[in-house]
Amino acid sequence: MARALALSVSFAVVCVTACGKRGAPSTAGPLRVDDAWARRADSGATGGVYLRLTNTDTADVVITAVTAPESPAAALHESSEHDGMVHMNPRASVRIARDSTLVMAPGGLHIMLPDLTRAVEGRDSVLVTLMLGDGRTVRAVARVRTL
Ligand SMILES: [Cu+2]
Repeated sequence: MARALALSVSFAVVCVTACGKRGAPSTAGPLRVDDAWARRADSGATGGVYLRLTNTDTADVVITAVTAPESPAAALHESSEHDGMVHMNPRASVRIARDSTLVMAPGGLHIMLPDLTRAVEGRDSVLVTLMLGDGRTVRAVARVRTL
């Protein structure tokens, strides 16, 4: 967990210096973002973001970290079931093959937002930034949805 956090911090620093195009549309990057949504959550609770990512690049794309302003410890997670119990494990990276689509959904891969600094509710949205292994970033706006 500490290692994942250190990774995301170092990638954030890279982004400040290398990612000049602030506010660029999320569809312009190597990943197309569809159906991004955030689970409703109270301030201080753990939130979750789910989305569909399609690799429109000419090569595989690897997500190495995620950031969100409302959650300094935002991380890639994967849920799995063993003996009837659901477990969540951090994922250091997620690869999306060329011309393929990855779905992040409840019960599988997801973006975890621990210790939210504000409530995520109503007509709100959450901005998440996906850090790629080659230094590029992809931004997604996730609208709040009540399960
Ligand atoms: Cu999780």
